[in-house]
Order: sequence, then C-alpha cells, then structure tokens
Amino acid sequence: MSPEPRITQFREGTPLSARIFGVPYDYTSTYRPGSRFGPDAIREAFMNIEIFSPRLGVDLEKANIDDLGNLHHTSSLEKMCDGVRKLVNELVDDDSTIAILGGEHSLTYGSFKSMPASTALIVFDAHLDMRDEFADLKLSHATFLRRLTEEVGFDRVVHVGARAASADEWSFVDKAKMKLIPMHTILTTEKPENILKEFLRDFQEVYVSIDMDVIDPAFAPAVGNPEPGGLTTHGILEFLYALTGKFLRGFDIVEMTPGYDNGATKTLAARLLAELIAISTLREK
Ligand SMILES: [Mn+2]
Repeated sequence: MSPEPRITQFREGTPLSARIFGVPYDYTSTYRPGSRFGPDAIREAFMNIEIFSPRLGVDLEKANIDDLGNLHHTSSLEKMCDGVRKLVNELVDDDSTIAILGGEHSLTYGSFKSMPASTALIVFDAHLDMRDEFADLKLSHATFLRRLTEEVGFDRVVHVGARAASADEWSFVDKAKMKLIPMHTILTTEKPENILKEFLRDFQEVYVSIDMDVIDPAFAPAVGNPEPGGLTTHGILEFLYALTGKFLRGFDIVEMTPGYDNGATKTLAARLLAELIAISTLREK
C-alpha cells in the first residue's frame, strides 16, 4: 500500500537526502490561477519518471526522501508565509535539503527568511517581482522579491532569466546593483552558467527558487503568467548542474498551474525536483 501521492521513500542505512512539503496557495494570482494544485501534480509526475541521473551518476532510487505532505489550507497570505517560515525553521539542519512545491512565488518570502545568513538565494524567474505594489497588494506573487530584499539585502541574491518587468523595476534593480543574469545576457553568452558560478564564488550554501515561468512556454506552458523568450529545458539544467558541490540547503519550484498543462510542465517540474535532490547528494564537505 502507498500513501499516494506522497513521494516518501526510506532506504535503510543511508542518510536522509531531502524533506519535501507542498504549499497549495495561489490567492494573490492575477492572471491564470491554479498553482494551488501544483504540489500534487508535480508529485504524480515525479512518480512516473526515471530518477536515475545519468548526467550526475546519482541513483535517487537509493536515496532517503521524506515527503511531509502539504501545508494546511489558508486564504491569508501573511499566515501562509509565516507558516512556511516556521516550518522551514523547524526543518533546517546541516545535513539534508528542504524541497518546497508551490503554490505561488510569494512562499519564498517565508522560506528564505529561515535560511542561515550564509545562504545565497538564486531566483529563476521570467519576472523581476520587484514592484513596490501590485493590484493593491504590498506583498504578493508580483512583489515578493522586493519585500524580501528589503529584509535580507542584495548581497546574497542572484536573479536568473529576467525578461519581463516594468521600467521602474529595471531601474530599481539597476540602482540596487542586484546581481542579474537576464535572458538577453544568457542568449548572447557561451556558457552563461559560468556567470552564476562567479557570482556564487564566496558562497558554499545556496537556496534555489524556480518560478517555472523562467522556462519558455514552449517547454513549460502551464504557469500563472507565461512569458515568451525563456530558457530551454537544457538551459535551466545547465544552470542547476553548475551548483554541483554546493550545499543545497533548500529549494522551491513554484507557479505551475496544472489546469493549463498538457503534461509537459509538471513532468519538467518533476525532472527539476529529481535533479536538484540528486545535486544535493553531491555536496562537497
Ligand atoms: Mn514569474
């Protein structure tokens, strides 16, 4: 018997690789809602893909993965973020990786605040999410990074894949000297993942936040706010493989909206989940 759709698998004699939980929250979505159904859709896809990584030589079939289930339902953004923050604070340790399945991007506002100060944040997103306010909300999926950087600063934040933001947002991140690898740089650079490596030279610990809309809608159509001109599947994987050796303290995969999916998006999200857990097992100590 299995407690579907949880991913939990225990293998005796091996340490815990990752703890997973879902955040079925999408109340501030402004275009295509439904990311609250993301966590279980990604789990279902995960259970139907191969989890041996030939690129990394890691067999996740042999890994210990603990799936805690989904955070309880709330319609309050503040309560959701606070619940995520508290749960991550309880789970964070020096051995395993925390994997969060969204849900909308605002959950990162809660999770990253519980990361130790030595942890860098790498945000993959088509959007900058740097508005001061959007649709009458100060904190939402479209403003979360602005609110978060007000609290944690810009020194340990890198943004990858931006191609959609207001003129104000572009000038704001320019003035703040935020570390950016926007799409136009990625498209004109031979190995853009080397720029990420350089940004992270002084960080051994990282937290990765993947808004699925960073990937081109041709590969990942089911997202809340699709934006053409994005990363390919191979493009995002190369960025992730560039993190091999770091201590992956945590990551989230957000903004996937199963109602708009033909199956491609959840399968790609599941692939990213598998490769990130595999990368987490290759930490250099
Ligand atoms: Mn986005």
